[in-house]
Amino acid sequence: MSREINRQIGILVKRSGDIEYVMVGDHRSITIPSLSDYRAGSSRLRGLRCIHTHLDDEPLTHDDLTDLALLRLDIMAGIIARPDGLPGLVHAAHLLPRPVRGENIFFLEPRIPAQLDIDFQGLIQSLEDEIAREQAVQTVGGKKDRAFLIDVTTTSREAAEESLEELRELARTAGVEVLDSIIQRRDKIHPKYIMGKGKLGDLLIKTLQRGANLLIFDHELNPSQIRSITDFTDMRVIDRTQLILDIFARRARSREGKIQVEMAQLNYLLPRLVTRDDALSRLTGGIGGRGPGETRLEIDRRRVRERIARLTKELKSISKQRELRRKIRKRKDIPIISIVGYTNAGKSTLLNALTKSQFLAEDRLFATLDPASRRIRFPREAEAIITDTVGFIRDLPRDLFEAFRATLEELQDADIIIHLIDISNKNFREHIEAVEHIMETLELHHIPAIKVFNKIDRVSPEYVATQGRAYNALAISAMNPDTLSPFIETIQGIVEKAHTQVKEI
Ligand SMILES: Nc1nc2c(ncn2[C@@H]2O[C@H](COP(=O)(O)OP(=O)(O)OP(=O)(O)O)[C@@H](O)[C@H]2O)c(=O)[nH]1
Ligand SMILES: [Mg+2]
Repeated sequence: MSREINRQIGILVKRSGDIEYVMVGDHRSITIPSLSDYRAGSSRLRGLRCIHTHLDDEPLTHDDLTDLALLRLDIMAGIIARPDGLPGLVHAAHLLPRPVRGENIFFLEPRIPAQLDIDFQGLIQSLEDEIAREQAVQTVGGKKDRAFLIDVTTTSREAAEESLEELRELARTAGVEVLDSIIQRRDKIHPKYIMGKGKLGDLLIKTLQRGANLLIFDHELNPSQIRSITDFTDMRVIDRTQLILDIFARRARSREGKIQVEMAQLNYLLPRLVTRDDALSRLTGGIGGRGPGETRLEIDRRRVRERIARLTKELKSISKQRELRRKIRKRKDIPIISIVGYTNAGKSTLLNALTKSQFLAEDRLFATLDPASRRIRFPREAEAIITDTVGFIRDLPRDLFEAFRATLEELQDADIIIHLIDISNKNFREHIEAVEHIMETLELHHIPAIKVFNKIDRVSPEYVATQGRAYNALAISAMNPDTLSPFIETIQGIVEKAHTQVKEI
């Protein structure tokens, strides 16, 4: 028939032998329908094999192999339809549970159908078992998400490398196990899949072999990109923004912090709610007493909007209390010192060292979400309030920034801003830029700020000296109180000056 109509014909066959789909292509190729509902979410093979005709006398094509990998088919087979209409050689291939000599795909010896005496059921079962064993070996020790990190760049590999380093830290903080990371350089970001389709296929075989269930992109993905990649790969797909949102959600402790994070999450979710326009969803729309034809999606959207409205109200009443506290503080006329900086710079450690308190400080990103304030008494009787707040990060997701605006705007009350910098981080320049950018957005430039290098114990004194001159920064190690004296001296000076100025007015 393939010869008669001069088109490829293919079938997708279940393990039971039943035919799930019949496809008719053109002369050169065939398109497999979306299989996202078929054994979706399984980290093993799909349970479908594709058998299709080839009109030219050729082995499996690049597209065939890409489909095999992307769709995790049990087997991909091409039968040559000879000009006389009889079947010629069958070319078939399957995925390998682990690479063999760098190859991820195994090609069966081409045979004519009559000579194919392979036990396919047995072969597929043994492949499945082996994949399951491989994955079991790798998953011992917990139910963590197992992720591949992906950065597609149009600029330098180095910049991508550095950016991935931070993504790895974020993933670690979120409790995700990072199996591998991939950088692809392209002239242009692929509008649908970010990376090229072929590369995505290679990646998928690797994720299958290593039992990954999550792809984390070092980009902000738009809703349709997330959808395309999810449909295509059947894996959970998240972007950097969502990763940061997840971390914030885990970290939020106070009522205010929790509300702020939830608002950011909902605002992020809203445009990403995917339509499921099937009959059932229309039905549920009707049952709720809502107008006929309202889809599940519209209901979900409306619920999200209602929740946002409710949270906004609650947040307002909390801000009022905050406003009150601010006023009391101002009336007392005690200068305020605020510590700002990139996440993990050591802000909480410094606050603890200066005020002998015990706020949480740890080697994770975004350890602090709720602002903390403590009184500090200086050697010459002066007094101030010192505050620590949420850490900054480059490309802070806009939804989060908006949600935390109220908290961050308290920085307006500061008499001095201490911009703390982890000098031992090789990206400290980018960190400074990111922090300054956010400070600009918050319109804090009129407040005197001093740059302070932290963690000088981790780099050489020469490095501290040269960088210190370049950036006009003080240097401390928040972990070592002996290094703090010149720093305390300086801020005390500024505090006293600010104070007398206030009195003169
Ligand atoms: N070696 C060294 N480590 C430091 C120093 N100061 C802080 N740290 C470590 O750096 C890590 C982060 O410190 P935090 O005080 O939590 O940093 P933070 O700026 O408050 O971070 P977030 O609240 O997550 O934004 C912790 O593991 C600290 O122990 C220092 O002077 N030297
Ligand atoms: Mg902190």
